[in-house]
Amino acid sequence: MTKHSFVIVSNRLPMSVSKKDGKLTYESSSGGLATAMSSLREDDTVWVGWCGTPSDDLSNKDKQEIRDHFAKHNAVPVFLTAAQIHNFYEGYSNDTLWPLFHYFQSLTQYDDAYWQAYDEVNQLYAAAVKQSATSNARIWVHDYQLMLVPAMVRQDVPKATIGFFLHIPFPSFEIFRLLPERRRLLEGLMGSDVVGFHTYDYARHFMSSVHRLLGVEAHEAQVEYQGRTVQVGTYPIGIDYKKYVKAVNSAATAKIERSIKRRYLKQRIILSIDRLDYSKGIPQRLEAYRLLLEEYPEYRGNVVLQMVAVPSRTGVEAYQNLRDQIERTVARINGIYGTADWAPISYQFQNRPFDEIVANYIAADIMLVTPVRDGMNLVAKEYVASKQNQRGVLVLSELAGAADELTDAVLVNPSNARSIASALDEALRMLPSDQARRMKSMQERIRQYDVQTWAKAFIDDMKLAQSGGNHAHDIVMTREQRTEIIHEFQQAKKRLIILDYDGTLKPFQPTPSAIAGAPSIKLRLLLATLSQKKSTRVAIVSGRPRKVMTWWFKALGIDLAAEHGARIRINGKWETRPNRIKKAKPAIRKIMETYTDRTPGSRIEEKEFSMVWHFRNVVPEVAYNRSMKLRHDLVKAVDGDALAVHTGHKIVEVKQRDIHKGMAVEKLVETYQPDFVLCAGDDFTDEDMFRALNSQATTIKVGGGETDARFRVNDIEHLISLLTKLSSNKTITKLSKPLRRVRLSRWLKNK
Ligand code: GDG
Repeated sequence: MTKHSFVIVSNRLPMSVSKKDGKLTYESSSGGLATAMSSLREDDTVWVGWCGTPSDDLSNKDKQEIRDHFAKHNAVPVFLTAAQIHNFYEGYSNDTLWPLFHYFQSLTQYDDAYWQAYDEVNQLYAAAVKQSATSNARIWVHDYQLMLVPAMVRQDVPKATIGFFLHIPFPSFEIFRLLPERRRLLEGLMGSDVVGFHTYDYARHFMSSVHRLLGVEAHEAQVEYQGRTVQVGTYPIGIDYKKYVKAVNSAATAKIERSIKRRYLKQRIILSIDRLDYSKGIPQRLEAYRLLLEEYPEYRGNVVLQMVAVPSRTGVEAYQNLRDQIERTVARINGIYGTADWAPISYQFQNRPFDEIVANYIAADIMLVTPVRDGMNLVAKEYVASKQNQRGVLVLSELAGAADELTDAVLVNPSNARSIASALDEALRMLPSDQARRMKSMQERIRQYDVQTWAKAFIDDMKLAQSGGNHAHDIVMTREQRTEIIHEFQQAKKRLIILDYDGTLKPFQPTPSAIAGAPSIKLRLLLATLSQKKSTRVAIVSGRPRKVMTWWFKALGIDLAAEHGARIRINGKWETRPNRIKKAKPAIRKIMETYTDRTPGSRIEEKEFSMVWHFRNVVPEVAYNRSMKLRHDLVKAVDGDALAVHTGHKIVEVKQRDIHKGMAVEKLVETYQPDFVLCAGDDFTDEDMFRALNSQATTIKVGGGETDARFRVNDIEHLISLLTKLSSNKTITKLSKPLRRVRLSRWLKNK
């Protein structure tokens, strides 16, 4: 199969096939996304998605024909059986994720068969991507149906740059946590390099769930995960603005518009268009309109609500019930308020042609958009674009993503029918000059930030990740580099191994207590074996107190640096730096205590040379705010020449400026004069060690995040496995040819 350098993955393709009377018929639909993609001018693009018809009816010959036909249009079909469509699409996507992500908890169905199918179908998409993508392709995955795909593709195509965009809201953690499969979904998304949302709030909710469920740190718009950086951004989708302007000026549209105007003559038109979906707030809209007629009787006979409800997901029960409810309400309102020559509501449950939709936008005096939740809502933007004469008013729910941008709309709370009725009254009375002012400013925004700009902004961020903005995977230790390190170690005459402890040799525990953090027998054995090797010194350099370290590592005969090097034991003899923090401690303690009192889960640790405020058990959002404020208060209170305030891995720490791990490393190197140094650490205090060593040292960062180390390993297990290899007696005698060349060239460069 031909490989492509840019792959778009979405549930549906911009083309589809159906089989009638044994014959395959193809149809293409160019939605906003397809237009945006074609405008990008990425030369080598392919689109992966469902072919549009159940595969049960397709023979192998049909499938091959479909593949060939789609290939001519740069598309790769995914084939799904009717059962898969039922469980994956109607089931998990539209009966579980869609309602929950739109805050409809009561409509959310949990079913194991749905989840199984979702997982299985996501694998089918990922397999199709694998077959179609070059090894370093850019792959852009779309929407809630495919949340597992990024991680699946990452496994198969590790060097790809993967982007994911969610078109619907990402709910708050309190809602998202209800999903049984919440972790798997997040892990799926974290396979991406860039994850995008329509609004800042959705991105914030996502970050908070990542924080709470995966336990990883999230800073601003970045999450460090398994040695990679995941960028989280907001990219509010736009519309194809030019297409609407063109349609407004077309004769075909003008003709339909005239016929609409003739039909309603003197009536003012209130328009609503959406898929018939419970998230769109259609019952709320009808109730508001009923109230308008009831409480503002002057509008009876003078307005009409023209409501287009497009059939959607008709196989899902909740949608069938909603349709019944809406149609009963429409009939009731028409029955109560209608007259022989006036129907208050004109209702269509149909898909209408594009020209007619635009003509409706032009003809409407008011566009009423009242979703109770909506990722963005393009209808609102399309109405604004179609009002080139700048007459008309948009009444828009503040719970649509579009409300963030269209601030000149009349914004309403969709649950407050009375306020919508009064907003309609305001809109019907609005002066033309006011209408024009609002329209102009909204048009300016959506003209500039159209769908092409949106797609470009997202792709540019993917390119940035690809070209090195995302350094994380650049330095992950390769198998060859690992072999070379082992070889160098074995060849060396004097070796020094310097290791941080927490987060480097031992995973973080919920409490920093000495008992919970103690090394296992296996780890102690490993350190002992390593240090007993000929001409090999092992040193643990940690922020832990001397007492704890002496207890943990007694009888191992290794060197220790406690409290970031304030106390160093080399060859069994302890040395201590002068204490310059002692006098300041009561003041520091007092400040920290005020924070501990009102921050459940936090605690103070007092060490001889530093004071630490731990917040690893504090709710993350609270922790972040409090730690920032505490840091600020401490910086103001302490003598900045002698003491420094740091925020580290879930801690805020005050310590002496002249004590850091780099100093301990210098001392160790000075004492032993080694010709091989391996130094590993995981957090910012370890960066001082990496910087203190020269570029020939084997410095290793454990986990993600910015670093000055030469190599990165993804987790503690990788480091332990390397150390275990070093401790063994099996010698690597021969290096492969390419490695020999690397070593030789390095040696020559140094000369
Ligand atoms: C999802 C998110 C987000 C409607 N009726 C007809 C018709 N339409 C077109 C509209 C518009 C589109 O369908 C609907 O887009 P929305 O954005 O309003 O809503 P969703 O379908 O729910 O879309 C949403 C969007 O993804 C993009 O990210 O904005 O929040 O839920 O373009 O014009 N088009 C035609 N006939 C109709 O009868 N031709």
